[in-house]
Amino acid sequence: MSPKINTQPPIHSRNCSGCTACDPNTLTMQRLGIKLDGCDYVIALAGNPNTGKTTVFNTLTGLRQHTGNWPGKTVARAEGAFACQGKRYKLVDLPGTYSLLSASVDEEVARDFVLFGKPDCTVVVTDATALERNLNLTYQVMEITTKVVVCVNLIDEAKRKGIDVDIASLQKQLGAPVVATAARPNQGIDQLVQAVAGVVDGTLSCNPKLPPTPKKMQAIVERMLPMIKQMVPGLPSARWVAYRLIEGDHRIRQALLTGELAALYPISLPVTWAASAQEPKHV
Ligand SMILES: Nc1nc2c(ncn2[C@@H]2O[C@H](COP(=O)(O)OP(=O)(O)O)[C@@H](O)[C@H]2O)c(=O)[nH]1
Ligand SMILES: [Mg+2]
Repeated sequence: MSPKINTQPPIHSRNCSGCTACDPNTLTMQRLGIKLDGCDYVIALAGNPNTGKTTVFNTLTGLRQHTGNWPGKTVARAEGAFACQGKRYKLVDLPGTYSLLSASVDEEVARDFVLFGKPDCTVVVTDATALERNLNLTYQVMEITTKVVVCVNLIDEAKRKGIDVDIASLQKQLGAPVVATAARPNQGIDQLVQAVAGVVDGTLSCNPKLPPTPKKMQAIVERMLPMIKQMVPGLPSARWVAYRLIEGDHRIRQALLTGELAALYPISLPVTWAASAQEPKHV
């Protein structure tokens, strides 16, 4: 029998009302290692290097992917599985990156999986001691997909350094579920899984609030959006695709022109409804 995960009570800094990590019910989880068959959902772990992605991955799957305190440990994606409340989840540990612009192999692996792999949820693992820097990647992921959970990890380190993270207000600001964890001492992991379960089954709403398009790009982006939406009506990330095209991203251009993106995002709803319903908010 697979071992159960013993989670500690969640660590919260203050004012947790509305925080997704506050449900006192603990979950029974099973680590499934590399038993990937029959998974109901695919969950991606993205984040900057050294934020604890692989530690979260190992805690949930029972596997022992190498962790380390220097960048570049996860060079290819690793896969494992866990079960919770009758559902099986495939977890994909992506390489650590600061961006998703595919400027390096790591960035391309991470970016391609979040976009083309269409995970049911992407967990962005962030470092509570360097949150501002980590939000850059968080916003990039939220440009591509609305199915996001933000994991504020290393919360024990933050506490030790006297850094107080206001989870509830961060959640409000981002428009996505935010959970505080300390993955190494196994704290907050069940709340993280609960948030992921809510996103994948649609009971937890995700309405990412994204930064506005830079002024100098606004006119051209507004002209491109209808064309992109016409080519891929169900695409939740038309604006992000426009940004990539402006930057001359060959891979995205090809995916658009060959119909690869359209095949990934078929729609069964009226075009106008589907396009507007899934578009994240730019505030
Ligand atoms: N104190 C503390 N250390 C952590 C936590 N999560 C991960 N670590 C440590 O941070 C380092 C980097 O973790 P790793 O999982 O390899 O990060 P990755 O590069 O994002 O995959 C390792 O030494 C981990 O043991 C945490 O929540 N608290
Ligand atoms: Mg890693």
